[in-house]
Amino acid sequence: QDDEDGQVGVVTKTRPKTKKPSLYRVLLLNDDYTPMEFVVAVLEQVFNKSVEDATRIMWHVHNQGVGECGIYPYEVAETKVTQVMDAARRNSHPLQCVMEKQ
Ligand code: NFA
Repeated sequence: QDDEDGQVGVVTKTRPKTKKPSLYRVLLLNDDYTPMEFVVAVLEQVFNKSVEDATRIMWHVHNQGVGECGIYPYEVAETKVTQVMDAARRNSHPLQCVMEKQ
């Protein structure tokens, strides 16, 4: 605490490497029942996509089985997954949304 300037204070160390927050990829999964318009609406409202991007992602998920909606810090990703799952449940659609560490 008492260093060469004679001042007493708190010793702090700065680490050379700062930790960046881990990012998570939010994925939408295809199913046979959720209406395409509902998926597009969810992508617009939850993921702030344009109608064009939302439509492209919806078709990608429909054709490939899974698709990326975005990449976010943990808590943002978690909130978006919850928003999608809540909207799907409210509307009785089986739409599934998951997150995975990038
Ligand atoms: N496959 C669904 C349908 O044909 C549409 C869909 C797309 C569902 C993307 C889930 C995700 N109605």
